[in-house]
Amino acid sequence: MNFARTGNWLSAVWQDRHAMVAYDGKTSGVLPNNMYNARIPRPRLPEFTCLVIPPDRAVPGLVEDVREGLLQPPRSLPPKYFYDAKGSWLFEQICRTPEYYLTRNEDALLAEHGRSIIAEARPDQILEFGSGNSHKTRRLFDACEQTATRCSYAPFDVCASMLEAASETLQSDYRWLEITPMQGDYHAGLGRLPPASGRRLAVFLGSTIGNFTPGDALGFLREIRSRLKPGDYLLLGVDRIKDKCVIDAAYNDGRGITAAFNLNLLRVLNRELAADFNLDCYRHRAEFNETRERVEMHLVCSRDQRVQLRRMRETIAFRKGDEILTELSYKYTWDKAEKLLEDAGFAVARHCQPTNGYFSLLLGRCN
Ligand code: AVJ
Repeated sequence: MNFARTGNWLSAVWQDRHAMVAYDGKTSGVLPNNMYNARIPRPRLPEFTCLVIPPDRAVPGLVEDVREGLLQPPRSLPPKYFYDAKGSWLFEQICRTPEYYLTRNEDALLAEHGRSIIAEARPDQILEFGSGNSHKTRRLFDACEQTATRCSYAPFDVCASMLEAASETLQSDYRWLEITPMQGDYHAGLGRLPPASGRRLAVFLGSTIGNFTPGDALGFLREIRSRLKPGDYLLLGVDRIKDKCVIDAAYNDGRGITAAFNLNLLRVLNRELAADFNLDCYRHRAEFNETRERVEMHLVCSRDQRVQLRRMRETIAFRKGDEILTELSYKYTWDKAEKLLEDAGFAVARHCQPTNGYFSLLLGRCN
């Protein structure tokens, strides 16, 4: 059942128009097409403007992060700078590569267990951290439809234009859904969220938690817990430790999309800092470190290069073989994933995995 197409007058009209499209081709001559168009107004979708959530602490910007991480070895940058328009697009392409098992496995788990998750959590609001294009979350809205659960949706992410576009697309598919996009740093904005009126289901999917060190992950989940009330839930997607070859392949796809994604970071620096990184001088390197239980992704300088960061009036001298650490992606065992959730103050209500054990979807309950 889809509320959107049965619930109210606008939806009914909308459904008619869609039925009509299918109808027209077969039955020309009942009524001219333009007559329908004249009589039935096209229902308008609301336009979305993000609610801006200000940070409750100082959030370093690119210049500070570069000063802190890039000017002297060991060089590193936080992974959040990957996601400009091109980087976000490349990430979506990564999710579609045959090697990147994460998205597909999580999606299958959400499709299979979404209904029982929604039936247990019975959310009035789904609050999503790092919602991106909200694609993953659709399974939950489908599950809401199947269980006749009406809830609102508050996607929280850094990019306003992405949030607004995602909200519009979602709204046209889930007419009943009340969407409030929230723009800001979802970590620093946690304390500034508008108060919830009912039960909340917080969701943090895609193994984004893997970008945090285990200590920071615990800190972040504890903060989420402190904003939730007894009876609220957290749905968490966590990537699992598995055969190194499988993980390495996921971060070194055959078409080089992950490499392009990694290198795009230099393009971001060139644009934002008026820098002159020569992308031909760097190559992508990503490998699962079994001891540290994380993928380490680098850009490796393949010949000596001096780089100007004109906006910062800085120069970096790279030697052949120098590396920039661009991302850490932690993987968990079944037990460590549960322990993380429990240590953060949640009781494990569900823990789902595919038969190959490649991914974990955990539902934590606030007691
Ligand atoms: C978005 C952080 C979950 O670590 O797998 C994909 C990002 N980097 N390929 C991940 C990513 C390289 C992704 N996360």
